[in-house]
Amino acid sequence: MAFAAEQLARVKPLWDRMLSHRFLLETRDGKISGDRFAVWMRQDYLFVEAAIPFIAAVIPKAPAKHWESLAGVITALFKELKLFEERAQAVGVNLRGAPPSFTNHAYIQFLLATAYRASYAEAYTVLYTAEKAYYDSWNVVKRGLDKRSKWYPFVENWAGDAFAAYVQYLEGELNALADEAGAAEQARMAEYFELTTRYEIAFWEMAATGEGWPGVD
Ligand code: MP5
Repeated sequence: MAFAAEQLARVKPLWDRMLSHRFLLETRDGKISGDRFAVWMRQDYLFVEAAIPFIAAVIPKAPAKHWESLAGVITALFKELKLFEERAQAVGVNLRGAPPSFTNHAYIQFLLATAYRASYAEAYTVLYTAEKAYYDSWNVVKRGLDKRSKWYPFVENWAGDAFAAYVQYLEGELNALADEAGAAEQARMAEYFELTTRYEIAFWEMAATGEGWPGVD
């Protein structure tokens, strides 16, 4: 079995927990409160912004054949920021209204630490897992959310054909990197896969609870 499929099978109990998270189900069913959705918007805006230096820091480790596609990821992230800004304007959410929550801060630090400390294949594992998580998560929302919903543009962004093709591309490249990796590096890639999945679950949980900073907020 190819690496990505093997990891998805291995972490399936966690992956299923992510896809059945109440934040996704309530958004799918049109039951999420505006305030809770705004928490996710503000936090994910900061996360997407932080993904830009993550990709930029990974590029020097990448083989030359990946430079163009990684540069394309940065362009896509800027486009995504504009989508958030457009939606926030439309519904009256201040995207700069809160600092990163504890979980978001941790996830952002994890991205940057991975870019600087880990191997290219390990960092690519984090990129793939986060993108695949969003693709699958927004496909859950797509199964029920009314197309006229003010949140539907987010479904179109992450559960559309273009994003599906991008995730498919990442999966093929990740499998090739895993094939070239030795056993020790493959084991570390598997650890990064699971950790990223755990962060993704934590992120939905943070959005659902409106968590701030433990012991302070
Ligand atoms: C993504 C995201 C998808 N926006 N937020 C989290 C918490 N995980 C994954 O990444 P991208 O780069 O916005 O497609």
